[in-house]
Amino acid sequence: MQLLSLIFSFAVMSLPTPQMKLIPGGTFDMGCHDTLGTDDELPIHSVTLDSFWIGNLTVTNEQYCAYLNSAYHQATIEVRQGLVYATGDTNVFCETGGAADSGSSILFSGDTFTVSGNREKHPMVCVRWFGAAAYCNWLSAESGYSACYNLATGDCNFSRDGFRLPTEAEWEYAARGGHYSPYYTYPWGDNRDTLKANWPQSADPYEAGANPWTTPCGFYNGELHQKADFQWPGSQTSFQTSDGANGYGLYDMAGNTWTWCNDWYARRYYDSSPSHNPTGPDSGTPMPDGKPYRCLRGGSWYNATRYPGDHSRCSNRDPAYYRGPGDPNGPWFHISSRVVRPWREAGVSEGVMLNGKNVISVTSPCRQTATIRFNLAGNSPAGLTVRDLTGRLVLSCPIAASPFVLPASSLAPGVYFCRIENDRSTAEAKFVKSY
Ligand SMILES: [Ca+2]
Ligand SMILES: [Ca+2]
Repeated sequence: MQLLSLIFSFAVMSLPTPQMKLIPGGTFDMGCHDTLGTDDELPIHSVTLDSFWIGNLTVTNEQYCAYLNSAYHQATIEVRQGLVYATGDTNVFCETGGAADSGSSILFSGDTFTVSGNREKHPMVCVRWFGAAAYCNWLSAESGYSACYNLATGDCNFSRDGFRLPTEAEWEYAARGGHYSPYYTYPWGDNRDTLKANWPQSADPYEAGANPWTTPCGFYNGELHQKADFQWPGSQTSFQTSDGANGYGLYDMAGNTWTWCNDWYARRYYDSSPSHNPTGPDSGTPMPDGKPYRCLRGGSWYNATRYPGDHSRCSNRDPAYYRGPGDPNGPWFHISSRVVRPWREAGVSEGVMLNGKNVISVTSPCRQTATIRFNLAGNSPAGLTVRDLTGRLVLSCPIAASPFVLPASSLAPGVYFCRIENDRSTAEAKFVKSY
């Protein structure tokens, strides 16, 4: 990536750009590989997943607010006592803040939703499972994909091409970042590095002022951040982060906020989980209040840590019931979501990013050359990188205009991922080099 860094050295990026990362399908041993887990993380079992896209960041307040305003003016949602519902329905989508002091940074004026407290780039918290699913459906419609969720029942149609919440297996596979030898406890390794994630008492400059003590999405990117740029509530004038991105370039897979999975939580699901693309049980294990709950993953600023064992280990599973000490009436100020989309094998590969549709296509399979066509937002110079299935960089070069003819004769036969990015956009596609 050195060449890309050089190309983009003129652009000072203080936070990562929201984008979808292509996670190559494969097989892994799902479950707890250390001694910190509980029996719901066992037995370790082999799971094979198809390729999928996943957001490199959790959904931000700004992104969710755009959905709320769009949905409100289409009259598909309504606000009652500070809570957002589907019009005429009883499933809560999310809380709003202000008078309710819920920890939500979303304000509702009676007509318009806005983000308060300089938290536009922070994760959208106080979102319920149905609200996270509704956002997926909206994003699908906005991007020209078919919606996955029936919002009356919560059923997910996995054959659709739209956005949805990750299955538990997808989440854990993505969180591990492609590292299997050995299996790590956290997305970056085995060390509890508090400069790589927003954990309780991690001494970050957001551990002051009003809840929630979230950090902006992707804040832990290795940069020295300045209070002048972020206007954080703490008194520090600067804060040096470590790069918490994992092997797939995903941020905040540990800490900051718990994120919703598609699956119901069943304590002994791993005893009978299918080995190929498991989508969770048909219903959840009843919690002490008698109700089933959906799964949360990743730990949060509020309770990433717990001894023995950590909530933000890659293998940790918890139902939404156990989100805080006031179960089941604890606050939702540390719950957010992250979206996925299925990867579809096709003769022509295509990629799309979150904020706008940016298409990339590659002739596949290719032999001597691969023709890459792309349409990126923004006019700044673009860089091309090609990686093999293991993530090894095999080619990196600047790329000016579409189409670009990639010399492929020196590539070993196999599957490759090509990625084009500039300061505003990223698009990724998979292609096959044949014999
Ligand atoms: Ca913290
Ligand atoms: Ca657990």
